[in-house]
Amino acid sequence: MAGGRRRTVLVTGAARGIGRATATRFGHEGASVVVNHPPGEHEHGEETARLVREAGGEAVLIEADVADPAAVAAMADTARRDVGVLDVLVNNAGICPFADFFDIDVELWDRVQHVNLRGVFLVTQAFTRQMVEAGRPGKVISVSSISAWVGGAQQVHYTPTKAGISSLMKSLAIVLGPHGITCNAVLPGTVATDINREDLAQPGKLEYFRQRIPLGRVGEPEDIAGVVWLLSQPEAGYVNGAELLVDGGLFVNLQ
Ligand code: NAD
Ligand code: RM4
Repeated sequence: MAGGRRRTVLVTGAARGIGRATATRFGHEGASVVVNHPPGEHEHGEETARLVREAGGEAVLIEADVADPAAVAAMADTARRDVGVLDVLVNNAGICPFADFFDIDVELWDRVQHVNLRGVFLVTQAFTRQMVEAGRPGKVISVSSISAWVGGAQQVHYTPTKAGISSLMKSLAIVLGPHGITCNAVLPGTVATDINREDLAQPGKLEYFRQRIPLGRVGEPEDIAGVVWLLSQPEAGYVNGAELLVDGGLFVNLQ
């Protein structure tokens, strides 16, 4: 609660995976959660909204492709009307269509850039404008990735977007800090969701990760949701422009 009222939170890409777990985590504190989903995922969005309400929160479902400027502008207007100015913005929506480098055409390249990086720009600009105009402090937490720091042979179009998200949060930490709005990036390692279901189903892949990760397992969406929520707490109020790796120790286990 913020000053005795429900906190207002938007989670983009909350239809499934890490976004759904994050929306539900905020539901547990009784927040008023905007559950964003892209066109075609209304039923998944409804299920997330149900989980948020079951947890004790309020949920408002808004369809918008985060890569589409008009859809993002409409989402910002609807959210302002239905829940008010945000306390917390979680940029989570993302895609990673695993592909060989020589098979990536310009359409696929552009789509990944647009959803993952332009989407964070558009959504953050629209919603922090409202915060600044209302004179309200807040928190922007963007789901980047361990891929901001490491490459991926099948992720040549994806890893630059994650480095871009981390960089965007650093610049915005400077722009928005004076307004009391912090901007940080959470960097998940490997978390079992739809995004990598096929990749992790390859023979030996899951076992490889289990051996590489000192905690002995790939992540669950709740592992990331919990850390996003921690960063949204007042105790994390002096964290600004940071990248927080949440990977079970995968990155440091090189030797
Ligand atoms: P997921 O495929 O389960 O979820 C992706 C979510 O994004 C879905 O809810 C989907 O509806 C939404 N989405 C996709 N395109 C959208 C669009 N144009 N507009 C609005 N929403 C859209 O995968 P996930 O693992 O939960 O991914 C969530 C985020 O976590 C992504 O940004 C991903 O890059 C990041 N991430 C995931 C992992 C992992 O191992 N799973 C690791 C690091 C980072
Ligand atoms: C992440 C990381 C994971 C991968 C997902 C799709 O950034 O590379 O290993 O499964 O992306």
